Parts: sequence; C-alpha cells; structure tokens
Amino acid sequence: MASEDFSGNYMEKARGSKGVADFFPGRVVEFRQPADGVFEFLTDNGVLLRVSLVCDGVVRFRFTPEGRFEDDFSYALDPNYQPVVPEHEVVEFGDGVAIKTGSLSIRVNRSGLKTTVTDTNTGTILSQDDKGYHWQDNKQYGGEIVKMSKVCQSEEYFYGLGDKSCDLNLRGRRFQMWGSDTYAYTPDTDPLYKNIPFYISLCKGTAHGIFFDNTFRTSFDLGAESPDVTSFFSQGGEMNYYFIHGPEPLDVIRRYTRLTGLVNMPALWTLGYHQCKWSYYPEAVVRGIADGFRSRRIPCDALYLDIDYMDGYRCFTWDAERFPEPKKMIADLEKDGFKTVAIIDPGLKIDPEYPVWQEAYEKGYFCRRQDGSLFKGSVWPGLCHFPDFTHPEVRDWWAGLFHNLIAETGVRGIWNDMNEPAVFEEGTFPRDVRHNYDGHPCSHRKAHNVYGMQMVRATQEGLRRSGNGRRTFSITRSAYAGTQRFACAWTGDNVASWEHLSIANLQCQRLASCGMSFIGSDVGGFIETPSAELYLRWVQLAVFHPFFRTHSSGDHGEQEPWSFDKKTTERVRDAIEFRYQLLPTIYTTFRQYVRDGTPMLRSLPFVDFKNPDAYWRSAEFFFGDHIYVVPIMEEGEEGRFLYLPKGDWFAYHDDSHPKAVAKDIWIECPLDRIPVFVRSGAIIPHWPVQQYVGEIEHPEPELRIWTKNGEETSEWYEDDGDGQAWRDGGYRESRIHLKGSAGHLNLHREWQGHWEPGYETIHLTFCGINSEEPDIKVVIDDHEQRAVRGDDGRYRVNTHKNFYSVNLEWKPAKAPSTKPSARQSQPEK
Ligand code: MIG
Repeated sequence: MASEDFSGNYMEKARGSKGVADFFPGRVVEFRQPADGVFEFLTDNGVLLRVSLVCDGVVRFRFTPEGRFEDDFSYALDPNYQPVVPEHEVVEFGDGVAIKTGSLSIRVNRSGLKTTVTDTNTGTILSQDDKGYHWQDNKQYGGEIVKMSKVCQSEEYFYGLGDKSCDLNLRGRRFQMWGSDTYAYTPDTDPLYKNIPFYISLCKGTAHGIFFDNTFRTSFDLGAESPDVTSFFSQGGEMNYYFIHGPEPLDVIRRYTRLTGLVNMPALWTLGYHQCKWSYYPEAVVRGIADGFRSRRIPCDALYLDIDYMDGYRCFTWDAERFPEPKKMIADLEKDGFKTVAIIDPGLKIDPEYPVWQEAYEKGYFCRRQDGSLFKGSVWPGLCHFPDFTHPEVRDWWAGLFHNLIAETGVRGIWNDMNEPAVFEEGTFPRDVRHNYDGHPCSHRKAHNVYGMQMVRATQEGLRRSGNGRRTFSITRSAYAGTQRFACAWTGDNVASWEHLSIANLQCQRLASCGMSFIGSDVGGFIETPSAELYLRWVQLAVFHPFFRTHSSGDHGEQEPWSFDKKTTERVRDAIEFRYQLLPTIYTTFRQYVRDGTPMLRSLPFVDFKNPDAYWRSAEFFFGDHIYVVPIMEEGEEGRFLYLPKGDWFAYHDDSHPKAVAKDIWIECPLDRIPVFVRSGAIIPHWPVQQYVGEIEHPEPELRIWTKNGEETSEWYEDDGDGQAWRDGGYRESRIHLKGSAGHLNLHREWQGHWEPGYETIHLTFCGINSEEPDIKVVIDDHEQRAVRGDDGRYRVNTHKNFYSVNLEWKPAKAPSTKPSARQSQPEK
C-alpha cells in the first residue's frame, strides 16, 4: 500500500531500486487512420498510441501496452460536447509522422512514440516528450502504473490542479489527486478535497494545458524531481491525456471547461450573501438569525441547516424536537426573503427502523468489500453503509429521495459534505471496496476520486426533479474534473487565520481556472474565531467570490456579521451591500462562464500573460472583464504595494486615476474597503441595495460608465433570475461599445434575446469626466438631455430601458483631476 499512498517517494523508488523496471514503447510497426482525425501507432512490443484531433486546439493521446484500449468511458467529459475534427494533413517522414492542423503540429517519433507539439504558425515547440510514455507493471493490483514525462522548459511555469493551497505558480512542486478530508489544512497539505488533474503551462507568453483524465491516484511533478522534467503518472488505468492549446491562458481554460462541461445559469439568489454555521438549531435560533439580518438591515438570501437538523444524523429526516414544523419554518423564512439550504451526507445509518437505509439495503445499493460483505464505516450517525453513487440505478433512487425535502418541505438547496468520501476510522473507504462505475466494475482505487462527484450529480438530479422548473442549487466539497456541471463548491475546513485568508484567495482563483468558477471559502474561517478585522477583510474579499457564505464550526463562538463591534458590523454591511449593488455585474460574469467557459476569477498571470513580472504574483485578480481586485490580507495593513497591469485604470470608489504602470505602486487601504479598480472605458451594471434578491420586484439598473481615450466593449446580461426560459433566448444580452476622446464619449448598445425588462428606467452615471461644468449635454437616441454633476464629480442622467445610443460632450477642465493617488478610502463616517 505504501507506494500507492506516497507517490512522493514513488519515482525515486522506481529509479533507485533494481527490482522495479520501467517499460518503454518499442518501434512503430504499423501506422493507421481508423477514422477521420484519429491516428494509431502500434509498436513491435504491442504498445498502442491513439492520437485524436478532438477539435481545433485539442488533441487527445491514449496509450496502452495491451494492444487494445479499455472501453472509452469518462465521468469528466461533458456528454453534450460536440467534437469537430479540424482540417489536417499527414506527413510521413523517415523518423516519424507529423499531423498538422491550422494551429498545431503533432510529431510522433517511430522509435519510442515520443511526441512533440509545435505551433504550426510560428514553429515554436509547445510541448515535447522527455521520456514520454512509459509504465511499470502493478504487481499488487494488476494493470499498470502509467507515466508520462515531458521536457520542462527553463521559462515554463505551471498553474491549475484545482484544489491546492499553495501559491498559484506551481513550478518546482509535486502534487497528488486523492480526495481527502483535510480539516485545518495548511499551504503544504496535499492532496486536499478535490481532484482536478488539469494544469496550465505558461511559457514566454504562450499557454497550453494538460488534462490527464485518469481517476486513480494521480501525481504531477512540475519540475520538482528534476528542473528539466514535468511528469504525470497514475497508479492504474490508462495514460489518457488531452493537450489543450491556447495560445492565451484564458483560451486554454475555456477549451478545458467546454470539454468537461459548461454550466447552467444559477438562480440569482444563490449569488447573494449566505449565512451558515454548524449548527443553527433549534428553530427559534434559526428564526433569530433571520431577524438579526432584517433588523440590522444586512442583506442575506440564504440560511443553512447543518447536520443537527436531522434525527440522529439520519439523512432525509428531521429532529422533531428541534424542528417540529420544518415546512412552516421554511415558508416563514421564505416570506422574509430567506431560502433554506440543508446538508446531506453520503453515509446512511445502519438502522433497520430507518426506511432509507432499509430500502437501500434491500435493493443492494450499498458498496461492498471484495468478498461480498457490505462496507461499514463510522461517520456522524455512527456505523453507516454507503450508497454506490457510481451506479446509475443508485443515483436514480437517490434523486427520488429529495422529493419530500424539496417539493413538500420547501428546502431550496442541498449541500453535500463528506463525499471524498470521508470516514472516521480510516479516512476513506478501503481500496478493495467495489463500485459499479457505470457498468465498468472496479475497486475504490479507481472510483475514489469520482465518488463525491457522482453523489452530487444524483443530488442535483433530485433538485431538478422536485424543483418545479427552478434552477438547482447544489454544493459539494469533493469533486473530480467536470463537477462544475453538477454543483457549486466550497473549499472545506479552513481556519480563522490571516494565512487562511490568503489561501482562500488562492484556492478560489485556482479552482476558477480549472472550470469551477462557482466557488467560495468559509468566510471568516471554519475553525477558531476570527478577529473583527480578519472577518471584515475576508468579507471584503468574498464580495468577489461567486459563492459568498460565512460558515464556522460553532464551537468557537459567534460568527455573524454583527458578532463583532458596531463599527465592524457597519463595515461588513457596507461590503455586503456592495455585493448586492454588483449583482448585475456578477451575473453578467457568470453568463460569460456559462456561455464560453471563461473563468469568473481571472488570475493576473492569465490576463497579463505577456509579462513575466506577473507570473509569480498570486494575490491580485480580475473579476470578469473589467474589475481588478487587490485583496488586503494582513493585519493592520493600512497600505500595500500592488501591481497594476498595463492599461488605464480608475479607482472604483473615487475615480482617481493612478498613473498606469506595470510595476509596484503604493496604495492606502484603510478598513472601510479593499482596493478595487475598473478598466477605463468599462461599463459596470449596478442594482440598488436590496435585503434579498427579489425584494424589489424590478430593480432599476444603474450603468456606471468610466471614460476612456479610445474604445472598449462591455457586456450586460439580464434574465428572470430563475426558471428555464434563459435556455431559449429568454434573456437580454447587451453589448455596449464605448468610444471616447477628450471631451467626448459615445455609447452604442445592441442586444440579443427576447426578454423584456420589467423596469422602465435605466440610470446612467458617467465617472472620470474631467469637467467643472454643473451639467453637460447628452444626446440619447437623438433626444437631447442634460447630465448633472454630483458632489462626487460624477454626471448622472436617466434614460429608458431600450436606449441604444448615447453621445456625451463636455468642456475638459484645464487642470487634470487633482486627486494625487489611488487612495481608496472615504473619510471615517
Ligand atoms: O466532520 O457537518 O466541511 O462545513 O459544517 C465535519 C459538519 C463534518 C465538515 C464540513 C463542514 C460542516 C461539518 N462537516
């Protein structure tokens, strides 16, 4: 077992010990093209390589020493993905074969199957095998330990791998994928909860990705063992990986995300603020929390019930004393604007009196050991059996269990925990536990990393079936590549420390770059108690995390927005109100993720990818197209150096216009807010503050428009905020083109979709206009109006919902704006 648990020692062992031999492919004896865009190479020692052109920029490589492949089955790939074989030509030459598409050339060597991928247009080598494919027989379990090693270029850096807690740039490190319940993890803990075997390489401004679609325990060595070698290997299964071309990092991420699955639009309320604790009970406490928000006028959309709502931790039951009338409580909360989300774990208590256990037992839905007995393990309910979620019939049954909770009782979201799977005794299931794996029976070695994904998949299906056409809301702690199709996720049991605030920033960015944009951390920290300042800074960062939820373990005191001093409560309220104002922007950014797979959080090196200075930076990130966020992550920090990428930026809060230089600039950052910048020329849609989504039936949007000398395009997406009409054009997707010069600004708007706004008025706010005039001329759709200057120097005018063109003219003030720096704060109130 040891070699499997610690692959960290594995390569060294393989090299050092005499008994363990690596095998290599021999010489190609046959080259064939079984289908369009598919190429096979067979060697004299029976190794088969299949290269498939999946679509423009995506190439799949599959190896087997058995001469033929396993059934082609993947949980990661989106079943709706439409491969389109790109045009290509094949050139055979003495040493090998070259397959050329418009963007990539793949050269396979006849001796040893080593592969080089180059950019067809520039000839640049993007990826080149070092040892290439090789393997070891797995004596203990059968099959092979499959390995691939590639040349690591001296200026090549690595990102991605989903759930890792270290700095963004992964060069020089080694990681594993083996989903684990890692309470109070640190920056060195590996593996964590989620398994995303996908990394992004960035080398001198050009990016590509590698997605190793293998669910066994996989390892990645990114120049750790040797600075010249990148390798990935697995304890079983096939060497089956995708090369994903950029050339830009965001292209790589989009392609990966499309391959593993685009997501659906979330219900708008799920993007509001959520409050959670382990646990709020009994009913009176839950109602008290709800009152706490409304009486203090702190916006909130969802309250959570952790495991203590259940009867003895039995899933799909209620504790009759703590929650005598759940349906009524949930209905009352809903009237007050709160949705209720409940937790569901995988373990089912072994209890002959418990109908859910009984049914699963009778139907044979629980996982068994290799010799046929049921696997039992302890979790919160005591000894449990565990459904085999990799069995389609079990998923179908599980989905049906939610009817009562959702359709009858009114719960609006389900939170799946402990699905790594976590078990108290041994951490997880023993390796010999059997799984159906959708008709490909296997042991837990192969199914472990997808167990949680298949659980939340079944849970989401339950929400869909019983949800009356609503958009589903499911949350998962464990994940494999592609889990974004089934759930949003959080980063597990973190700690109330400044270090963990920084980890939360890194993890959310990293998961977003691996297809999982709908991500958040336990705000304030799950374990221990944050100081007022830490809690505040965490909330201020999480305003920009798609999933925005405070959660804590409860044994360390209170962690509600008002649990600290009065001033902190006000500042936390300000931050949460800011989130509610930004909802149309967050929703628009989500739409881009839904439509194209573009990550909502965009790490600096992925946007400023031509600039090597950015490659080692981790803290600053972009939210969507136009917002740049600079988190504050140190206690008592009243200012910090930040990196402002090339371009032209305004400070969001006061329109100050820092000198745009792509190097460290000093910025003050008092407690009231964290620094946020907007790209000049950006149009950022806002809403008025609401206490919850839907409090105002048809909020009137405000478009904030920042000036620019030049052109910029902004998007703005609107729909019903729930339901399925968005799938058939029930939305309004505006593109607003801005063109500006000194004293002049022009907007042109076009939209798609047939959604009709319920509001009549749109408020336009022009920011960064350098003028002293009390009002200036604005022509909207050929109709002349005046935009009026406010005390903040911004000019405002109202228009109607269908405006399509705006022309603004002003006399530039002689002296440029006098604000000297990018100071963010307003004076203390
Ligand atoms: O063993 O349900 O990460 O969010 O509050 C702990 C209780 C089980 C772990 C989750 C945490 C949740 C807690 N759970």
